[in-house]
Amino acid sequence: MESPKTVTFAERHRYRNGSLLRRWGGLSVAFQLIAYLTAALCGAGRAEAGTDERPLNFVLFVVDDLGWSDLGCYGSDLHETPRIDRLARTGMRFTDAYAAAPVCSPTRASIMTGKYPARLHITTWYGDAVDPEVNKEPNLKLIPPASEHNLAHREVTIAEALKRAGYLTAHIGKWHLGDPAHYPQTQGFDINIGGTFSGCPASFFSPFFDADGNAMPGLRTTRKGEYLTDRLTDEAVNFIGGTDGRPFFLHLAYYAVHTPIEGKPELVERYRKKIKPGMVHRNPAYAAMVESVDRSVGRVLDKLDELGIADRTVVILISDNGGAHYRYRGQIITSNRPLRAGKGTLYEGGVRVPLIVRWPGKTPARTVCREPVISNDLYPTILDIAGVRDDRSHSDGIDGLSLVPLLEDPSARLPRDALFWHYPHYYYGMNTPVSSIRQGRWKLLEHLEDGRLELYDLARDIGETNNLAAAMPEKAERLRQRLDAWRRKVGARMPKPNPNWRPKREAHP
Ligand SMILES: [Ca+2]
Repeated sequence: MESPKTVTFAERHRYRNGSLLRRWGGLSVAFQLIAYLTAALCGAGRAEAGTDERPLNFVLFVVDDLGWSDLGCYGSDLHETPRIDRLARTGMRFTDAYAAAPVCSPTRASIMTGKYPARLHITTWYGDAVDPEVNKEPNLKLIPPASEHNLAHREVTIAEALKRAGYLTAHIGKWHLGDPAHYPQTQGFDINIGGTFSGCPASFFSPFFDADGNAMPGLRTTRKGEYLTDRLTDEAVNFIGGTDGRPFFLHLAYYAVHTPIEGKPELVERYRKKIKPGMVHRNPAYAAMVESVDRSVGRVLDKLDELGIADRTVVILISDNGGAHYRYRGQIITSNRPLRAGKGTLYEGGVRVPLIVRWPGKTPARTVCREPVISNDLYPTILDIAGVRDDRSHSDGIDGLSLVPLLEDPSARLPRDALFWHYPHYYYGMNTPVSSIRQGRWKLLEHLEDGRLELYDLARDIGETNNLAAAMPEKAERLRQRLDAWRRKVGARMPKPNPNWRPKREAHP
């Protein structure tokens, strides 16, 4: 399958970006001096006496739509993910980690900024924000509020904060955070490979175009039969190989396991034979996509080992929303069981996601952390680990908390008693506008069409089957007031009544 037409990262940048790497190579002494002086001024390195004082590297894997129970280490009965499972065994696995939203763009915005999507006013995905008609059903009771199309340039992204501290910054894969004027290069990334405003590829097999028909940056030259997940990994491995000892931040945002559900044929066939009656997971193409991600994660980790930098590289893996629990091309995509529902809803299946962190020398191996955490937390966590201080005007508005206390001791508690979600949008008949709060074991959903409340005790009822709102009205009301106070604090935009809405005619008795 080798082809001379494949253009590597280094080759591309020799002629496309004015020989980025070569220039850095030629100026390496000056660059490193500036980088390390900047890093020293910013306190980068978080070094302790007698330890390696070089700044740590970061690899942040964001797997699209990966459900909470989709990985072997989270209990999948079909999907084989031995490499990610091994990552979890050598680091820390979170049982109660959340995406800040049940769909792509808002969670990605929270990762980039450390802020709640409701504060950023990015509450639905790019395509829905630009053209609400695509998701419009007739006779909606509420008109959803406007959602910003673009991640504002005034936000200091995690890439910008690290770049200022001397890091090389690469975005590889899905972006989905704005029009071309807001692509990764304008948000602190030195490199953008594969990122556009679109949320998915037209196909996972070459040639690579996004679902809106745009060529993907850096992926125009392909070989026949090339698989997108593998290609993004090739690019990531090339990037890491070219960093040449400089600290780096790699944001590797796989398009998998989002639609189109397309796995490599040999893997699909193997899973087709493996599926047995009664299995929770039973989509062979989806299983193949998950395995391709696992193999890719393994290749990146192998590259860190090969270069001898695994002990200086923090690895994080998260998903941007819950698994898609509905039909696609006639088959259920995935199941988030034991969680309820999935993508596009604020039930646990829509927002609870896998999160694994390996901070060499810090996270105790084989540890499991049960503290509720959220994607907003990654920004302050990464800066805390790196020892990089954020721009004060930005950090004052951050909603996330550093997870460092948990990474050092999984039984620690964070100084926070509640997490919040606000999704004032409709989702293909599976969701009506809703907000929610999790406080300890309690979870409350407030439906914005009619004020209906749902209250669940997650400690006893992780599947959200037993609504306690009527049985515990005072508890429900206290949580509702807390949720409302949070919405006001962050300036959450609310839906408005639709003046043209007409109640559905009752069935004839
Ligand atoms: Ca997604």
